[in-house]
Amino acid sequence: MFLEKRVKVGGYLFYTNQINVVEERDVKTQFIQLFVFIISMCVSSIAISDVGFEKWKQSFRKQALKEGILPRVFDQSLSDISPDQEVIDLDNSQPEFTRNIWDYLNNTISSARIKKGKELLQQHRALFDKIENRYGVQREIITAIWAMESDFGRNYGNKNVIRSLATLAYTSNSDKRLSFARGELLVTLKIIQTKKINRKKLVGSWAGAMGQPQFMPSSYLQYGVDYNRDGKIDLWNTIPDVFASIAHFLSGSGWRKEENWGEEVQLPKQFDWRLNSSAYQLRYEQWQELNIHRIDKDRFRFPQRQAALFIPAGKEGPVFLVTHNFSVIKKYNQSSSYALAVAQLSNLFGLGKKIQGTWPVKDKAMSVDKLKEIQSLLNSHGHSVGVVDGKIGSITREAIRTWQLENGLPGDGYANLALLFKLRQRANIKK
Ligand SMILES: [Ca+2]
Repeated sequence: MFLEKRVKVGGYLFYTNQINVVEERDVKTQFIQLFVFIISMCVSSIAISDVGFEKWKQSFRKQALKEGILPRVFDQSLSDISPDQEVIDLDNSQPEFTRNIWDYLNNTISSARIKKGKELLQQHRALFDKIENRYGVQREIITAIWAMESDFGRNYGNKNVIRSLATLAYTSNSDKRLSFARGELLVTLKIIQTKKINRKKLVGSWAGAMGQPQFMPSSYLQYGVDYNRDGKIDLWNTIPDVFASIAHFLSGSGWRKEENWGEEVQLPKQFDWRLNSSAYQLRYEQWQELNIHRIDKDRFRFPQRQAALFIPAGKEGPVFLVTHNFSVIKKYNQSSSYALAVAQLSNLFGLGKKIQGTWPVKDKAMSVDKLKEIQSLLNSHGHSVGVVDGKIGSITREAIRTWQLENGLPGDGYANLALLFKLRQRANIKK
């Protein structure tokens, strides 16, 4: 996934693709802009390309050599590396608002993308026959992930992965990201040492995700496949390697070829909301006995398989039954919105239908502050959500759900303004 491609240099905003078109402007403007650019580059490089980074490199070098990295490989890879200000800015950027799932789906599932995906499925039919057979992952799923990650390989970022990871390993404010980046950087050096991949080829996103499938270096090492057997796992330019690696990631993460990701369903008017929990796994046929049917009234295709309810936008929105495979997609990217986008795209690349339920579009995007307030109130009501971070993951959903049930409300686990008002009311907070 790509974030905005703004480069913030010492307080001035440049757009990466605009820096090269300065020659169309008059010379004076050019000169002033160049001057400002150089000054701000100096300011920002004084700020970050400091002695500290060289010191950090030396200490990291010791660790890397202990882990078996050759001095030559380390020095060639990192000696000319300086911190990347754009990576620092993106790492520190904190959105004020979250995006509603329906906006996210609208942005990622366009008719042009569906058309392109169908064309590419046709074009690579013979290759997909073999890869599907080998890994047991449906071709539409592989293609959907390929679309989501890099727009079918057309946009996988232009960052030097070593530089991005070194920047994060040195500067990130989050300890978790700091040690994650350090680990991934070590793996990157191992890849250079053992996989015959030139370090200049290691290109990807600001966060270190590489090539068309946007694999972190550790995934490259664990799941990367040299499918065309030319001696190199090439996730940048070799399509067979890209498809096989995505398939291998999913099969290695537990993908079950004999089931789908899930189905859109309709709840009965009288519904026991206690059943709405990812922990509540029933066979499709058992759900049917509870009067939960496919929204298009067709039969469930895999009646013996287990599924759980997934209600991303509350009781007014679409409802799904999702299988184990849905959680495997989340191993690629842990966001439920991402998994649903992959699932929907894969349906639309095949014979599947669009989501039929209607989204509660009257709900405005929630600010991170309001989501944090919901989490704090849940905590104070004794429903622990863990860290108050404004991110609504499965723990927060579960806390909302149990609070709703305790208060005689439908336990849909949905965080919107109405929920916040109810939580405030019960906490006797007047705002
Ligand atoms: Ca290859």
